[in-house]
Amino acid sequence: MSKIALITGITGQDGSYLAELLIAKKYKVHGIVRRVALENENHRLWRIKHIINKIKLHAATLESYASIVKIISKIKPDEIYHLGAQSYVDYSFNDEFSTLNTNINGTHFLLSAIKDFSPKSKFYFAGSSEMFGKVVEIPQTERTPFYPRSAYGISKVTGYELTRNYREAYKLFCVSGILFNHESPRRGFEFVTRKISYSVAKIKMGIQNKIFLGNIDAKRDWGHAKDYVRAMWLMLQKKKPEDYVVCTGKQYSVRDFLKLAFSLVDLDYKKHLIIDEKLMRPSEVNSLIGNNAKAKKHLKWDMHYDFRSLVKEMVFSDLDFIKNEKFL
Ligand code: NDP
Ligand code: GDR
Repeated sequence: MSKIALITGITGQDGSYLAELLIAKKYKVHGIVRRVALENENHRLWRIKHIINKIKLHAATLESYASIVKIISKIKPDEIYHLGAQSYVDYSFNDEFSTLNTNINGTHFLLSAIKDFSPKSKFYFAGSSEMFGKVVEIPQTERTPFYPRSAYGISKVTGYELTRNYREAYKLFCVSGILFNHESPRRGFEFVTRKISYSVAKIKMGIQNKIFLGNIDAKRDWGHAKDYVRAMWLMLQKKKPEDYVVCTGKQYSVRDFLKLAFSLVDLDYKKHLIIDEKLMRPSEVNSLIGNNAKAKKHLKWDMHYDFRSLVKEMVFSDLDFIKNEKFL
């Protein structure tokens, strides 16, 4: 019989790739979406439009326990992937309250609903390398202490601790993936990689001339979202619930990304870059790099993309996107 999966955040980057993966594995895929998304299909459902007939969407919000209980008690999923969140770190400085509300309560509501109405459901929580923040160890592993630097990071540490405690206190199958930055052509336009790939395409097509960025010396461990959603699934197939770091183990700066992205279309980033102080964060996470040894050994996980193939896919996909937009 087909397994049943429920994905929160199915309209996001990871949710869309994960839904594709689970459909290919013959799961019945359900997703939670905000009512506004259902009302504005073209805008908010763009990442899942091509699979919309193969999934079942339910209107709910992470802010409402009642709406979550209704869905979980009705469909009793075998696996729940909790990806829904206010995921933009920079925005969390402007609105700490809604970030903490959505991210902490959303996770708590789901765990509590599972405990009371579907205790056999396996639960995946989308933890983040932002939990390491001002790092106390290099590279970061599953045992590295946390030092978050934003309301977003704090919300993810709380979600991680809630997940751990439900596992220990109520013996539920709950795990956190501590995922480092992962990107793709489906990345939101507010994140730095997509901002760069989209700007490169526009500059190449003569639509734009400058790109405004903040701290280009920040360093990240960047992977591809398609590779990372596979790790989420693998975590829920294990006999024992455990947390895993998922990363490439390689580090590049925003400047490296910028340089490569521009050079792929024969442009020099220095001619187009403007550093904008307003884009600097009040407390920055300067450098992240993970150790993926546990995921490789215990999940037999590995990646198909390296840094160059990731940047290339994003830039050329945005060039196609702009060309189609321009000549429509
Ligand atoms: P996105 O920002 O692309 O997607 C976030 C999703 O959450 C969207 O589907 C959004 O729905 C949904 N959402 C936001 N608020 C609510 C709410 N109140 N109720 C219901 N749904 C809501 O994120 P990603 O796909 O990149 O990331 C997935 C998860 O992984 C997030 O939790 C993120 O914090 C975490 N993460 C991401 C990493 C990355 O590099 N991408 C790294 C580590 C962790 P809508 O379309 O309606 O806005
Ligand atoms: P991050 O991703 O905060 O790591 O969170 P983001 O792409 O927003 O920033 C990465 C780094 O780039 C610097 N930067 C800029 N960032 C943005 N967005 N816009 C700019 O103009 C800009 N200029 C420089 C930032 O200061 C930062 O150092 C992502 C999200 O997906 C989280 O949800 C996830 O948990 C973490 O990755 C792991």
